[in-house]
Amino acid sequence: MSLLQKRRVLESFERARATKARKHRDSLPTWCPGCGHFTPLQGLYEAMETLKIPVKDFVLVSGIGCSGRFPFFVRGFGLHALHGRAIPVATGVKLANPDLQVVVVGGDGDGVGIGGGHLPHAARSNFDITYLLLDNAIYGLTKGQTSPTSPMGMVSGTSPYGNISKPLNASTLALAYGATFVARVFSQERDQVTEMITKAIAHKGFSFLHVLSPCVEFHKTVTYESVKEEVCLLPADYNANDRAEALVLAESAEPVYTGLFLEEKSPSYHERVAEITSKF
Ligand SMILES: Cc1ncc(C[n+]2csc(CCOP(=O)(O)OP(=O)(O)O)c2C)c(N)n1
Ligand code: SF4
Ligand SMILES: [Mg+2]
Repeated sequence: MSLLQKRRVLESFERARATKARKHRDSLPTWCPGCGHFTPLQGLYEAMETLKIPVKDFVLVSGIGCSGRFPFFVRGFGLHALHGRAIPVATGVKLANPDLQVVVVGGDGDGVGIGGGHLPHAARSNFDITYLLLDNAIYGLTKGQTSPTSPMGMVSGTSPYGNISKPLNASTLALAYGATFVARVFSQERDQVTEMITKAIAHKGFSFLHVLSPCVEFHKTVTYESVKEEVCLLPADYNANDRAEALVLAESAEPVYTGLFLEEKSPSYHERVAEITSKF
């Protein structure tokens, strides 16, 4: 573990200790020191504190992966679902009790690989849930295989001659599928991550947060340093209300924009259901 990695872990815990957010922590995270997933976890604690979400009303649903371990580290109700099946479980929870605050967490493999068929339907239906996609461009838990967001040329056990398929862009997908809140953040930018998680949870409708979250253990090319070189905040005068413009900016590779791409007001799925049932 490098000094920089050690510092990141210590800072993460120092921050948790220093804020009231500590009360939202359950057991200590088991991720590798320096893993990108620590920052969104800390951001979620702070968002729960800011939004004053009562533990009894909060449900965290995850798929399988290092990212899928999220619910273990958060005090509250949690469901560790099947690989790629977090969204249907989460929408089921929300349908059963629309008063619950439901947050889904998954990795790039879980969310846009094996579970990629669920994202369009949750987004287009505007389920009032939040999706945190922790994208490290690799299968972390299973020790470093090529994922649907891995860059071309990446060498791994499953692409020994280099990845020959183009990577998916999770932010672009969420925008194309009709999500009413889409943002991208970089895990090293703690304040940005916390601010966006808070906004995403407060949003009424399907909110999608794409977290660029490096795997320090297995990814040799997508690292904190490489992502830092690529990212740039959205222009200060950008208005997050035009899906077509958002798509162009989300698709950009040089630079890779971070910030809020789109925020749209539209009735959520359960509001539409309530409208129908009120007629009978
Ligand atoms: C149906 C099924 N297929 C495959 C696996 C093995 N598996 C577990 S986690 C995982 C990939 C995890 O990658 P990602 O979703 O990107 O999460 P990360 O670990 O990188 O956070 C795979 C392939 C499984 N558990 N279930
Ligand atoms: S293997 Fe990678 S994704 Fe998993 S905990 Fe370690 S650094 Fe994080
Ligand atoms: Mg991954």
